[in-house]
Amino acid sequence: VLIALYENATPFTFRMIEDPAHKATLDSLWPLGKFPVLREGETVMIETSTIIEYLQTHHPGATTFLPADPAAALEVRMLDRVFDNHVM
Ligand SMILES: N[C@@H](CCC(=O)N[C@@H](CS)C(=O)NCC(=O)O)C(=O)O
Repeated sequence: VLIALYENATPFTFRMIEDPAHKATLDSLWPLGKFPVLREGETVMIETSTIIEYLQTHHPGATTFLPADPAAALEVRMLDRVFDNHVM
């Protein structure tokens, strides 16, 4: 998510969970307590993949993260799942 934010110079506020108050906020937004979580207004997005798609949809920039072509996007999503589930 940080790479996607930096790539398009999307402004954001980074909150480290070392701060107990930020950890409490994280847990209130996503009870599994995993990060990253993106909050914008009333919107809360979890999971890196969906956060990146959210950024592309709501804060598009010079770099696109998923191809517009649905078939090509499917391949990107498949690779994303492979790396998240089996590599990382
Ligand atoms: N599939 C999730 C993985 C989230 C995840 O496991 N994040 C790690 C950090 S990279 C985490 O929250 N670790 C702390 C924990 O599991 O308590 C995603 O892509 O966002």
